[in-house]
Amino acid sequence: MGFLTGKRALITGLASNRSIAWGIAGAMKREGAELALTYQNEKLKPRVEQFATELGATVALGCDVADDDQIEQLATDLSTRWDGLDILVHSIAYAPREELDGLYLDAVTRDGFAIAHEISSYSFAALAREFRGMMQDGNGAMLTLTYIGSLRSMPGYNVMGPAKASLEANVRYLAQSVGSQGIRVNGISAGPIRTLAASGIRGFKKMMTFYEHTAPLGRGVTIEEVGNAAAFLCSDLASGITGEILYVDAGFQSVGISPYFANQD
Ligand code: NAD
Ligand code: 0WE
Repeated sequence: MGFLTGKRALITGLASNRSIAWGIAGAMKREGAELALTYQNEKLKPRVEQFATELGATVALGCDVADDDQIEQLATDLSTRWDGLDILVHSIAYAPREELDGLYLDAVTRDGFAIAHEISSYSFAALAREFRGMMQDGNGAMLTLTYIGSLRSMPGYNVMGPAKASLEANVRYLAQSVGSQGIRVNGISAGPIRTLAASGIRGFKKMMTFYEHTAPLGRGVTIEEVGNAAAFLCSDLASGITGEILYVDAGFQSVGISPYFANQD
């Protein structure tokens, strides 16, 4: 019997079969969870409906997190199908493309900064507020996806760095806000993965190579590995863990200089 048997999970951020949300959905399904998926817009709707069929998911619902009404509608729609919710996964980030190229100070704008923070960080709190009411049973879990660009500058990550720093602080404040309800809130900081959100990023391939030469495991991570960690964090096996950021990054964050760069590998 899987360790998520009997749990109901709402998973956002599915855009393709490379999405981290796809890896998470697959792992949670395998461990016995019942799934509901969301899609950002009508363009993604047929694709996500197809994924829902493949996963035996109960339902696929639309939700653009830029719109409060859509977040509220999502909660209303889900509550007509399920009388409770155990797991909420936030796997959403966005900054206008022009923000993600060149030096931060040359690229950042007032509007781009606001959008990046609103979609990539605030939306986690907005979803948490809307769904905590459905997480009445105790043992609820919320999870978001972050990146080490929150703590250290990375070429071209730019305004997403401050937005992820905000998201990680959000994890800690949300954990405090819902802890008394028995709900845990955590983040996974994933290593770089070639998803739609990573496509068209200048120099991504070179950064991947640097990554592989630096991480102790000598490779990148997969959406399956992130999915397994997500399933664990959202399960009762992680009942003592909240307000935490767990690195699923082949060890990259633990390294100062790897032996490779001193010809000692
Ligand atoms: P992805 O492109 O597959 O997923 C991003 C999702 O965000 C898409 O499904 C998109 O529809 C959704 N989204 C964007 N704006 C939205 C909005 N207004 N309303 C609703 N949904 C919206 O890419 P991914 O890499 O799977 O990204 C998922 C999460 O993982 C993001 O938070 C990302 O920052 C994080 N992450 C990615 C990597 C990586 O290298 N790919 C590494 C660490 C963390
Ligand atoms: O969080 C991310 C990417 C987030 C993202 C990606 C896009 C591309 C399309 C946010 N907004 C947009 N807007 C778009 O129009 N990652 C962790 C992946 C990523 O992005 C990078 C990285 C890595 C890793 C950008 C520069 C450097 C490294």
